[in-house]
Amino acid sequence: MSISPTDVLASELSAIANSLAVRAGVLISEARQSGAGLVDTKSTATDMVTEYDRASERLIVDAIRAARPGDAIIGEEGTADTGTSGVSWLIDPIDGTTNFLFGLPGWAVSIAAADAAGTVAAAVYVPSAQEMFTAIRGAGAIIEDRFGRRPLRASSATDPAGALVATGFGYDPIRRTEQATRVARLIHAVRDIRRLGAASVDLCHTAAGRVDAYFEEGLGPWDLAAGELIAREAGCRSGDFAGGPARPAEVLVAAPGLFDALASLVRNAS
Ligand code: LIP
Repeated sequence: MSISPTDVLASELSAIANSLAVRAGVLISEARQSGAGLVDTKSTATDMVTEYDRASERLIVDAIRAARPGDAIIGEEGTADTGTSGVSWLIDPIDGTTNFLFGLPGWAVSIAAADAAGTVAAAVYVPSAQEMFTAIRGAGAIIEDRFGRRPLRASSATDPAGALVATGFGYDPIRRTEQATRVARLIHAVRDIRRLGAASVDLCHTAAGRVDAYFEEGLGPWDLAAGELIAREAGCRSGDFAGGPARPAEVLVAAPGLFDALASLVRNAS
């Protein structure tokens, strides 16, 4: 089997993403033991950023700049490096900041690397579960945890009535109310809903078949990039609610046999 330069690059990017996701996750997980630290707000009073978000982004960005100085880097907490290499990074230094701040599990460090064709390598590290979710475009998705390393596979669900569906809500109270109203209109037609607090982790749970689908509106590109590649490489279908390409503004990821029926439910409840 011949190994192409693209394969070599993808492996390099994946190794960097995986290593940094764990380093940042361990750093802030240990630091959190000493308290929530300094907290500021962003778009609304509940959209928070901690000193740990910033420390995590600083660790990741400094390491990428050192390893690959020509790459573009976008981070949730403000990094905006333009690049010349054709490779770009999307970083969510703590996805699920509210969970992190309140001492709840289920937050993650999410790192994606992309080329001109889209996301090529993805890493989502969940310190509270010591679970590492990774994917390389075209090479499948993997979970690595205390039980070892194994491939991720989407669920085989086809009927919404039996589907466990994850979702999330925005920080703006009016938008959150509209999104909750949509859930109230469709909850009777699915098995149940889960609101776990971090998009990248919801996407990885979908990739692992732990939930049958996940949908949300109003994400940041850093929330979506890594988890969507992992879900797609695990066999999920991803898109917007009309079946077009997934985008941060509107994403639905589901078991392939469930996608169309669930998309219809979500559209009709909107
Ligand atoms: C979070 C998302 C989650 C959404 C939360 C929040 P953050 O990102 O991952 O899906 O429901 O409201 O936006 O702000 O914790 O990085």
